[in-house]
Amino acid sequence: MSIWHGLIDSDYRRWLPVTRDTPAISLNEGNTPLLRSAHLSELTGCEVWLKVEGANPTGSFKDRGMTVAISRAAERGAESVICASTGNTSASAAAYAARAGMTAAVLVPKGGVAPVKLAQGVRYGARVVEIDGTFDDCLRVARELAGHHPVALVNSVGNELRLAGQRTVAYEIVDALGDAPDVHCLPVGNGGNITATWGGYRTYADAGLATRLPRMWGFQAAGSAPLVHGAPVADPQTAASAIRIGNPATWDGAIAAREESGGLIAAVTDEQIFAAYRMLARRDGVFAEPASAAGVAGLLDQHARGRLEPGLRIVITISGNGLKDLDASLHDGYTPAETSAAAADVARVLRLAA
Ligand code: AN7
Repeated sequence: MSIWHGLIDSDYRRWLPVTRDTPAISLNEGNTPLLRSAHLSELTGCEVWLKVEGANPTGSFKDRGMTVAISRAAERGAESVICASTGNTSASAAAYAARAGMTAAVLVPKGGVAPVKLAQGVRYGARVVEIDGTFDDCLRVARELAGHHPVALVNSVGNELRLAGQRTVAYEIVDALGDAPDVHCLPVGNGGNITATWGGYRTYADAGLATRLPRMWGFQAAGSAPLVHGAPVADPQTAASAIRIGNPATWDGAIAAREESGGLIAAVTDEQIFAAYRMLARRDGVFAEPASAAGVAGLLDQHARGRLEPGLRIVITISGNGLKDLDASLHDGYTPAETSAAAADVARVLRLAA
């Protein structure tokens, strides 16, 4: 049995922009579970698979790109990195920077990030700055600072390394299923992941490692759906804070993924997102953060609208871990039963048959 050492030291290395001189700064990211969902397959009449990216080391798909970005920054001798984030990029950047012995500065929208993600950044030793503005403001400031100070930007804008790393999710899926699926569903915020996932499928098809390409179905939260409306949203709203982004940095890439694949980018309401969030945990045992359930919400929405042919093979990216957003979980109701430490009391509360 071969042992997994992370993406840069895996067979996927040849697809990554690294050289012999690149040190592998890794937390053993990638190689995440691909689970068949019996429940979603039954609901849709399709064969539905979940790619559980919350199983990555810092709890989201961002680790796939961050290992490449930070390894290359280390190769250049960078001592500090900066990024803007709705939370997951910052947690990932902070962790990989810590492992590389670098300092990280992360800019987040004040009040707009799940507290556990802030705690991750702080615990990994990053300087976390809450900015009075949106994610889009944070990204503008991060780009400006990286342009004028000796600090490397590790957002995917201006850093193709991140997206090259994120492509590996498609390689893993094709290798596991034997070919590309018919449809790939995923949440869309900044547009980087739909761009990278599509790029990964194309890379494999061009190399003859897949015989076909999926349709890319991206889903944004209805209150933060600039790619659906075709214009930036000044004051994006959604309880799915990870995808509360009004002006996606990888706008053109996301649109190209949609057009080239014959896919779609559509909006789902917060109610649909939270229904999918509950369903994933309850029926599949997969605890995702709310934004990460948008792909499931979107698939069910397309099915309800009669736009899903039965029998398709579908993969859904479950982008981040439910443990990251405790507020969402608590808000949604969390009431354990209480009893004394007597077996008879516990049996009564559990309504166990005599
Ligand atoms: C769980 O962390 O943008 O469309 O700064 O955390 O590639 O942006 C997070 C995005 C989906 C959207 N699911 O991906 C950030 C950040 C989760 C996320 C997305 C994000 P992109």
